[in-house]
Amino acid sequence: MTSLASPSGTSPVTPSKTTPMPTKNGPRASDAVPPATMVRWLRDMFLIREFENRTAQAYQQAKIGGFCHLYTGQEATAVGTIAALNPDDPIVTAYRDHGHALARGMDPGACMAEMFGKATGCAKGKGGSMHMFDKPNWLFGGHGIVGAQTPLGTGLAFAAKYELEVMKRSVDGGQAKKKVSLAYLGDGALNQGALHEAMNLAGLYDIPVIYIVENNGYSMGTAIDRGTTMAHDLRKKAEAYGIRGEIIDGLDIIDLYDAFKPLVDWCRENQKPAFVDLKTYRYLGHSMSDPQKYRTKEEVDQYKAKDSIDRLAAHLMEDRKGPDGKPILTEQQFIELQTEVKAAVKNAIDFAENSPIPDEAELYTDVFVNPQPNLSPSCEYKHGAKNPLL
Ligand SMILES: Cc1ncc(C[n+]2csc(CCOP(=O)(O)OP(=O)(O)O)c2C)c(N)n1
Ligand SMILES: [Mg+2]
Repeated sequence: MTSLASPSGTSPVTPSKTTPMPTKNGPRASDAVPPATMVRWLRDMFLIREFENRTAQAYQQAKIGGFCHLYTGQEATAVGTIAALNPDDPIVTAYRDHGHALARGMDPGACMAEMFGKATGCAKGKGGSMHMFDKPNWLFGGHGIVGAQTPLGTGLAFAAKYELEVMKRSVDGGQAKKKVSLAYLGDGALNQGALHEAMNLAGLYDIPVIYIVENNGYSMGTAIDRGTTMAHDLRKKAEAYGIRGEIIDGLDIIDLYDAFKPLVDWCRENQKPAFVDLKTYRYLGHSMSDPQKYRTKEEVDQYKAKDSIDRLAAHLMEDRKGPDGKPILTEQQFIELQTEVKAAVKNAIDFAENSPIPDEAELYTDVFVNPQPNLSPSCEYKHGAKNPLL
């Protein structure tokens, strides 16, 4: 194994021979998932859908400013991949980030208030839609520069491996653990140099990061096969760096989990990187201002017919049976779940509406570690007020 303490920079990195990936015919990872957890997945996906619907309304009412990219259609990818992690595995993502924040457990009020530019937002209203950040839940952004998060995700995994192999303890004094970090990116980030530099180092040093391409087929209005090489098999890009690649269906959360959970376990156990082409689709435009001339309504409808929330709801109400032989979710329970989520999102909107705007003094907090005198009156690094929701 390539170790950080003594990197073997000259030897080629080969996929680990110690722990083979389970075959498709073996036991399914989802068989070990308790019924209540699967209902929780449904709730989280529905929460993201409802949250985004209300976000769109608030944006149209000009309560949210700046750029805003909705996740509708892609819910299973965040919920299914995060379900395969430990709560303290770090993640980073791009600007289509509300879904990841909610799936990671961010309070919907802190998420909505951030978009409203309010002091109670997760980044105190200074980041907006593209910069969701939740350190207690190990979410390290929300990043607006295409591909910029991929070296950060690699660095987070490097740090965890450094604690494990070199420091032999965590920076906070606790026990070092085998961790995996997830670096989500859009298919449009596949051509960014930062990603390739990061993948090269991940391959070279066996850094346990998983690059998850949320492949929704378009980078703004450019179809993937017009924008990048090897679009039919993106794993080839990772193969060049000695990184294991997988193609996973991101529309069915059970299939996704069955394929992704063993991959996470393999990366954790062997402390190796991986790359996933996660096939998904966004129902709405790239951002709130997109006339969508690059695709047909029929194409969008084809994907809506395979909606991941409808599929999981049907699965839980019809196919998946509990120990008593009955389906694990009744129609009535699904209705109650929707009612509860709608109320939670309404609360988040009310919370955002009624929260104060940031204090003027917050202009100079949380910004520069070594501020220049002309940029900060105090010339000292200051933490701003702490958000009690995080
Ligand atoms: C370095 C950089 N170049 C260009 C942009 C403008 N831009 C914002 S989103 C985007 C397309 C990205 O598409 P993709 O990665 O597929 O993500 P998706 O929007 O589909 O989730 C571009 C070109 C940017 N933010 N950063
Ligand atoms: Mg895309």
